[in-house]
Formats: sequence, C-alpha cells, structure tokens
Amino acid sequence: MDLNVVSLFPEMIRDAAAWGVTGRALENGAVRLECTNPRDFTGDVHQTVDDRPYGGGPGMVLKYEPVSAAIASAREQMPEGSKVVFLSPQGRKFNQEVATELAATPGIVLVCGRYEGFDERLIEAHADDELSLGDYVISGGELGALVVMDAVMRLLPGVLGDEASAEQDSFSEGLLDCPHYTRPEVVAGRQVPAVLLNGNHAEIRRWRLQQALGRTLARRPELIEGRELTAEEQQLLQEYNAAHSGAAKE
Ligand code: 9D3
Repeated sequence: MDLNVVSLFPEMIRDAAAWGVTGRALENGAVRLECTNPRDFTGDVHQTVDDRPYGGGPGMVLKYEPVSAAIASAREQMPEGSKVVFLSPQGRKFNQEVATELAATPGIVLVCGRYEGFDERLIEAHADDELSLGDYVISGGELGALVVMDAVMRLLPGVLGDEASAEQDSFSEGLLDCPHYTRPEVVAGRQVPAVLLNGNHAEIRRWRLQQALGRTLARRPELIEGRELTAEEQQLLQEYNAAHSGAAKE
C-alpha cells in the first residue's frame, strides 16, 4: 500500500511511524510512506500556508493554493483508485470498520489540518472522505493520520505475524478483551485465577469468553446489544452476572 501524508509537520509522521508494527511494515516494503509539505508549494518568501478567516474571528485558516498543490502532487505519485482522506473534527468517526474499508484501497493521501482548519473549498475539491478520531479537541490532524495509518497497516497481509492475524478471526471479535496475567503467580497478595493454571484448555477458553462477555456488557453494553449471542454465550453471561453482582474491586 502507498501512503502519502500532507502535513506541515512531516517529521512528526515519519518519526512516529518508524516504531513497532508500522516501522516493520515500512522496512519490509509492505507499505511505502511519503510526506508532502504544503510549505514546499508556496510562492512567497514567507512560505505562507495560513491566513485570517473571512468574516473575522480567532485563529488562522489553511490557505487553498499551497494545500491544494500539495494534495495534487501527492495524488500524482499514488496508484489509481487511491483515496484522499482529510482528518478533521467534522469527519465521520474513525473505527475498525473504516480501517477495514481503507485497507482495501491501493493508497491513501491523508491530509492533516492545523490552526482552525482548512479553507472549506479544499474539502469540496479534494476529499473522498473526512475522518475524526472522536469527540475531543487535539491540535491538528497528524495524530489522527498516525492512528489511521497504524490501524490500517495492521490489517495488511504480511504486516502482523500469524499469531495476531489469527486473533482477528477469533471468538472475541467485537468484544473487549479478557484479563491477562503473567508470572509471578502471586504478586502484591493477588493470585492468578486458578483456571489459568490448570491446563484445561476447554475450560480456559470458556473462562476467557465469559470474562470478555461480562466486561463488555458492564463497560460497553452497546457492543453486546448489536450482537446475536449463542446459547453458550448467554449462559456464560448469566453465570458472570450472578458472580459479579456489585463490587468493582475485590
Ligand atoms: C478549539 C478550536 N475549535 C474551535 C471550536 C475547532 C478546532 C479546530 C481545529 C478543533 C480542533 C482542530 C484541530 N483538530 C484536528 O485537526 C483533528 C481532530 C480533532 O481535533 N479531534 C478529533 N479528531 C481529529 S482529526 C483532526
């Protein structure tokens, strides 16, 4: 896959993407990453990329010409069928389903805002999609682009090992994770749940599914409501609720 990030802070993108799973995807060639800086597409000595908003008010707005020229330049280097995606608080909420859609495209141009935002005509002229991370304020689109890049790259063939790709197909899809433990067996007076030590893998699977269901219903009920439960899952949830009626800490 080809990624091109249009940003006034390309180092932020390159530096963050160099780590972990995304760094490995770039190293092994599964993904090509370019950054395009609108400042390189200005014509004045001051390399002006922003200006005051028409109608007045606080803050500055990203100018049409340099950002449009940066997007056009990025597009030219991208394969046919690539998408131009703006990051902005007005976008549709990014989630795993959107990540899956984007992972099926040959390339993405991610356009990052700064200041108060883009001249609206940039979005009209260029945007195939506009994405937000969620309902909170951050200072620009770069962290949004990095989140989208990470979530999408994880879905590409050959980016994760077998272990993690198997996980994506597992029973727990769409649920919160079960609790995890590692050595030592007792720490700060707290025991690892006995079921995880007994080597009965059928029982361990049931316990993990039960924990995932119970925690999801308690913390994110909307994830359970949009889901058909099997008879086993319903029984596990009833058992869990009977055992956890009340106390958060124990
Ligand atoms: C405090 C400024 N706000 C006035 C109502 C508007 C505003 C403008 C620009 C708020 C944030 C930003 C910069 N944010 C992004 O570019 C951004 C973002 C976000 O703020 N929240 C969630 N997802 C995203 S993706 C890009």
